[in-house]
Amino acid sequence: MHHLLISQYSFANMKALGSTLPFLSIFILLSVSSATSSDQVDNFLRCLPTHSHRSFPIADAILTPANSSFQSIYQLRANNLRILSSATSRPLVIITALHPSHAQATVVCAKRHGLQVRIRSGGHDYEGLSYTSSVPFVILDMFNLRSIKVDMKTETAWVQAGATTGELYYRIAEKSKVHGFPSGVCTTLGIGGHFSGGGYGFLMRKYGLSIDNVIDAELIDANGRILNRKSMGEEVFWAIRGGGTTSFGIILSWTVKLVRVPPKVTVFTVQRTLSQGATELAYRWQQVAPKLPKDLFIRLQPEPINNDSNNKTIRVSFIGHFLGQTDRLVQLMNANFPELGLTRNDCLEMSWVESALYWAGFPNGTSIDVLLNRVQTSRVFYKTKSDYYKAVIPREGLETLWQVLMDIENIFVQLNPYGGRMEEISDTATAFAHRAGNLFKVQYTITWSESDGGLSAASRFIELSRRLYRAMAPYASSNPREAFINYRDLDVGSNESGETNFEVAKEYGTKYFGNNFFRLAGAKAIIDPENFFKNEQSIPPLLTSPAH
Ligand SMILES: Cc1cc2nc3c(=O)[nH]c(=O)nc-3n(C[C@H](O)[C@H](O)[C@H](O)COP(=O)(O)OP(=O)(O)OC[C@H]3O[C@@H](n4cnc5c(N)ncnc54)[C@H](O)[C@@H]3O)c2cc1C
Ligand SMILES: *[C@@H]1O[C@H](CO)[C@@H](O)[C@H](O)[C@H]1NC(C)=O
Ligand SMILES: *[C@@H]1O[C@H](CO)[C@@H](O)[C@H](O)[C@H]1NC(C)=O
Ligand SMILES: *[C@@H]1O[C@H](CO)[C@@H](O)[C@H](O)[C@H]1NC(C)=O
Ligand SMILES: *[C@@H]1O[C@H](CO)[C@@H](O)[C@H](O)[C@H]1NC(C)=O
Ligand SMILES: CC(=O)N[C@H]1CO[C@H](CO)[C@@H](O)[C@@H]1O
Repeated sequence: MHHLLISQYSFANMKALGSTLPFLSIFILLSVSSATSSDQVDNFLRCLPTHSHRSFPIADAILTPANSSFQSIYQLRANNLRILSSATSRPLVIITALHPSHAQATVVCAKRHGLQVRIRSGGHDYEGLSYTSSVPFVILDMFNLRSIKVDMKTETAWVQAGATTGELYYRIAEKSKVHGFPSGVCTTLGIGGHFSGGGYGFLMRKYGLSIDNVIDAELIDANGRILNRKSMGEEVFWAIRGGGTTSFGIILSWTVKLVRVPPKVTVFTVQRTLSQGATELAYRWQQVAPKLPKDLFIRLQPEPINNDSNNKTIRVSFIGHFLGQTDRLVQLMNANFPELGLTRNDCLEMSWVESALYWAGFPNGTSIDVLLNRVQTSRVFYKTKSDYYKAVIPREGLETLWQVLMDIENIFVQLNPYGGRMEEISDTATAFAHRAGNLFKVQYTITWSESDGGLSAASRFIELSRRLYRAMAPYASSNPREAFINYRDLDVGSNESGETNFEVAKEYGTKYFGNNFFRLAGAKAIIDPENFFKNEQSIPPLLTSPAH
């Protein structure tokens, strides 16, 4: 039953309708905007070697459309088929940095020759901002800069931006069975992009987000300098933790403090359909899950299914992670959430790293070597939206949600409980503002495949996602309706041109960052006053003090 689960290891696996890579014979139409002259590109290419380290020739890292691997490298880490197949413009050049100086040279030369840079680590951006742009651009691909050094003496790890969450978990497990790290459930996320938006997973209630455990970083600024925490200063270091780093510079590496975990943890998945009382249990979960002891994290995942008599119904999965063993867990559940009826038989004990595999949806018994698979090979088209809830959704709100879910195919919804460590950290401690006062965060994702209509079905599925979002408006946070930047959604406001307009930025910025948006705009003015690092939802520099 375990792989019926529920994971984010890949949206494709979840719905078992993934297309595999070879299928991706999507024609790449190079539409190089007339705004870019070929001289500009030639000058950029000529500039690169003069700014990179001699012992590491940058020629080995430069791909233009003339190189046979250009297309495959471009596609390999373009996670969302909706974006990959619809993008009208392609990069002029891809720099697959093999040495930090290649990233520095890319910045210096792109700035000098007027090209926009898109930074890509794992390529999981929901709107593909790491690999598409409406203006002429080059991709700086960080994927090869992927070293990890785990130091058990200081209980820290130094992780380069191109490493994946899976690799980090694996390297920690190699050194220790009683250490872990709080970051994403999916094991192919790039550390570079993932931490930039906070980074959360099943250790969130115990240890907070990835960024809450970051102690240093190396950042390349718009002048191509490599800065660390000390040289970038506390204001910029504050901003890159949760503020969407891509507005401030290029993350080369993060240094993190590892967290302690017991030698055995316990996981479970309990499922109930509507006729088994799922509505009442989901109602109760909202009151209980954010207040449970920090060691216990229970995600709620409702989904539409066909029941035995071939009628549509909702099945709600309660997916649990406990930093302890079965006896104690069953006691805790009996005391706090007896309605769920958790039994010892529902529980599986394993090491922490094995629990990461369980949550990622790998079948029981899978070797932890799968953590070293760096790219997701089966992919789907998808559109995601997010919400934060500060009040319990009433029963009629749940009924509305169920109804919309049963009307939409290919949808999954995840409710992730807050509380615990998340409410102990002030909402101004880092740029990530969604802390105390939230009961849970929700992700709504609609996925589809080529056989559901592929790209031509996109507008229909996007409209369905908006319909669901509208239906939940009465219950979700409001003024602003908060959103999670790692679940990037251009619907919350964006500047199509990539030229960041302050009023437009304030709209999406306050949804993603609350009032921290204004402080982020100030940090941007310190590190990148000329606004070199920008995209459709970046932070503009605030050069004068705002009237907020
Ligand atoms: C299947 C799936 C599961 C997910 N599960 C989780 C989860 O459990 N928890 C969670 O918090 N999030 C989750 N996410 C969201 C994920 O954290 C974000 O999409 C994140 O931005 C991905 O980082 P990346 O490096 O893989 O993506 P990329 O697309 O490479 O980058 C994302 C953004 O960060 C920027 N960026 C990338 N690298 C750098 C760098 N080195 N320096 C500066 N900016 C950079 C990019 O320009 C882009 O704007 C999931 C996403 C997917 C598709
Ligand atoms: C790309 O093509 C050029 C020209 O043929 C070649 O010199 C270069 O080595 C190729 N780059 C890579 C990374 O293969
Ligand atoms: C199947 O779903 C229908 C409609 O929701 C419901 O009336 C019926 O009780 C369900 N049957 C089972 C076996 O769950
Ligand atoms: C359940 O499905 C059957 C046919 O499979 C149908 O006759 C019946 O009306 C449905 N019941 C409900 C409650 O929708
Ligand atoms: C999981 O696998 C282990 C051995 O790999 C086995 O002992 C255990 O029974 C399995 N559990 C389930 C629920 O399949
Ligand atoms: C859609 C939108 O807001 N576009 C704006 C993007 O930024 C430029 C430059 O600030 C504005 O002129 C556009 O109006």
